[in-house]
Amino acid sequence: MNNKKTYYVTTPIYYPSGNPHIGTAYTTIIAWTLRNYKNLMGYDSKMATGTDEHGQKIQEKAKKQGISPQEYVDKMNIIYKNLWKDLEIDFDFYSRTTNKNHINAVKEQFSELLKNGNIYKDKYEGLYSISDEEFFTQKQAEKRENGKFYHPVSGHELVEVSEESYFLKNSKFSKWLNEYIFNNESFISNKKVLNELYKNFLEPGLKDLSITRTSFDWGIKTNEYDSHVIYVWLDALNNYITALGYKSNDDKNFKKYWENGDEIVHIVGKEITRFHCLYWPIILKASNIKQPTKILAHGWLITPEGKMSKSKGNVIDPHDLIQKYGVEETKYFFASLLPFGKDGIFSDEIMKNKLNSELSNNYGNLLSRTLAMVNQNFDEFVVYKKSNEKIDIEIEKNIIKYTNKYIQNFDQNKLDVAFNEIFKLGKKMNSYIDESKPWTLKKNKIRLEQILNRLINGVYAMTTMLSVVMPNKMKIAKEQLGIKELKIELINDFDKFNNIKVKRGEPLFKRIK
Ligand code: ME8
Repeated sequence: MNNKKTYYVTTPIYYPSGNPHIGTAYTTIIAWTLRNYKNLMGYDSKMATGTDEHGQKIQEKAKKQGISPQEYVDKMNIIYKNLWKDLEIDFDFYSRTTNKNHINAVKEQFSELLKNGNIYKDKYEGLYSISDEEFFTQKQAEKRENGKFYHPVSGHELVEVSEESYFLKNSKFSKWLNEYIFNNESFISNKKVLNELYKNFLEPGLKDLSITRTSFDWGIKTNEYDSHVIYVWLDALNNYITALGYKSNDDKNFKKYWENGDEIVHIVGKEITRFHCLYWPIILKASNIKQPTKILAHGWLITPEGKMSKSKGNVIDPHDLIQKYGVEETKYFFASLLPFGKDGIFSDEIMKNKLNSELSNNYGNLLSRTLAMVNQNFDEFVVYKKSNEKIDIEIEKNIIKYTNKYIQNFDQNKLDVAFNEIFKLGKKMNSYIDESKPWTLKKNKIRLEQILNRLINGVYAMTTMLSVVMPNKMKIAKEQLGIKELKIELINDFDKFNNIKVKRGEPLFKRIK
């Protein structure tokens, strides 16, 4: 079908300067879940992720290991891809900034910017964080008692840089950017992020951005000047379009999902909003390319020692969680854990309690209880009939109400609230069972049939809503329900189980001790 609306969602491309961890996994799981949700809602939805393989930090890492940067990134790339495989994240596009197509496109873009007078040569003198690959003025940096300067957020030490550099004329676009950001309220997901960017960068006046480096060479060389490699962020941001084939022989995906696409969403951690909300729109504008729809900034997973990060070494390997809790349970946990934009502490205790109360006690229990009652009392199927019983009307309304709330919240990227609506429905269904007491109705098959049919319909709604994050588990549930498809538009069609035999199976979610 060609007339579906499109949705293109991306993760940041990760620096392979260390192993991926649950922070990295968190972002990727969110992007993947959103991609799946949009597909459920009838969109043609695609997701991209990848690795950011150039820059001084990577070059230094490789040197420490005594291998070439290319060997280093090749080796690390396998580790990242394996994690996505183990997490069963089936992305649609994968960027490596060392890919030929990407390199050529970035070189060509640089040449065009140069030709159009958006780039000029000067000297960069200032502070630089190698870990964050980010420039600072002394005013923006944090000066400590030892007289040294530090990154105001990550705390990494900054080094003095003085080298010849090409600059992007941000000043030429800053008026446009200000207007763009403030006229498109939904562009930056979070008011707090917007205010901070305004206070720190826009209000004092956006400085031109140094976009080439000459003191190392692990990067994309410009066509024009061999000694200049393109700044790693200008290189990396372009992955979002080169992943789709921008400036390649095959750019049909770029045309479809970007140029003519409906929704384009970048998911990023809050520490890299400066690049995505200020520089990326300017690069696109200066290159005459359409803007993305939204920059969705999320918070951090933290440990008692602060933000979990590769450079701090306080990371948790997602493999440990997959092994302990199961792959889809791990994905569910992270997709539903945090209010978007807020930081959250990870702990085993929180994970165990959440999975037990929501997946095992609430959903899993309802599924197996409902199917068991049907199998015990009916050889064939249970048929839907309209009912005037107040509690029947109420539970039907609730199935629709909580589905709508799930949709409303997902559409606002409030994944934690959206998932919670599913379990609110589960609670309503448990009360429906308590009130209607099906176990007392063995002799009243007509009434029992009406109650059980409504329960199956409710379980179907929950299963469909959960399928965006646990597709394989929900496939098993779907088989137990005996139904062909999990579709959002079938939720309010209460007749759908009229000829369908359900079959109770093994419990889907065992209680974790
Ligand atoms: O910044 N909690 O790469 P990166 C939540 N290459 N999310 C976390 C996290 C945590 N503790 N730690 C990392 C880069 N992340 C650049 C991006 S894009 C054009 C270039 C996630 O390896 C979060 O999404 O440092 C964060 O923004 C991203 O990983 C940073 O990954």
